Amino acid sequence: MTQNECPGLDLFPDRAPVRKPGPASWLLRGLALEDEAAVLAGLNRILSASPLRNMTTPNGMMSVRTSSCGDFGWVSDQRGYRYAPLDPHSSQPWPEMPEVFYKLAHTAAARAGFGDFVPDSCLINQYAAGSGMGLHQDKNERSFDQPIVSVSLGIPAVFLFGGMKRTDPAVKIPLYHGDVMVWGDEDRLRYHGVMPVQPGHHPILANHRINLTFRKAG
Ligand code: MD3
Ligand code: FE
Repeated sequence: MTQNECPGLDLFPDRAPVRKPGPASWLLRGLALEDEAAVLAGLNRILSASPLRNMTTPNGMMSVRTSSCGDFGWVSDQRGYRYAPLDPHSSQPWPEMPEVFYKLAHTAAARAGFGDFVPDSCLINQYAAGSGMGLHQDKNERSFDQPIVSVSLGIPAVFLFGGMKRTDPAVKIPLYHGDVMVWGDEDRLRYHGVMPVQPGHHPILANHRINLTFRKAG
């Protein structure tokens, strides 16, 4: 008997393979697991050239450590945020985006109904226990008609999905290793954040959560 034939036995609705937290948002549970080894190898290559670092924002130091790959990386300092073609740490272009990253972002977007998503930027966020991200909007990208794809790796986190105003109530969505989310259209400018991550252990990423965020930034 399938879950649908017997909804009363759906003990873990949380782990349903596909969920839609908003009209144009998709949660694709475990999609990245198909390419897990290649994604982790790509990540290691990127981080050896452009290591994770704590960036400063106009509001102070971030608890999350970041790096990037692709044509543009997300950078922040006292002056504010922007997408930049060079890593300010190395003064070199950001590492190239691995082929498997394009494939994963493209596949996820296509499953959510966004054809031909070709990201030019992948932001890498690393969370340790206690790190989180307050509610914010992502509005530094040139085109809001392109979706954003995000890949969760390592220890779990609770994602906060709010509304169009900071004070709108936020839905809590637990995200696990391999989960992929796609956000587009009317959900693209919704407030969102990450609750402080609880201590945990992952066999490969140890005591960290890593999030990959794919965007068309330029
Ligand atoms: C929902 N990062 O880097 S990624 C960020 O888990 C950021 O590291 C979070 O928010 C993280 O800016 C979440 C997913 C994400 C990105 C953009 C969104 C979710 C979004 C834009 C609109 C709605
Ligand atoms: Fe964001």
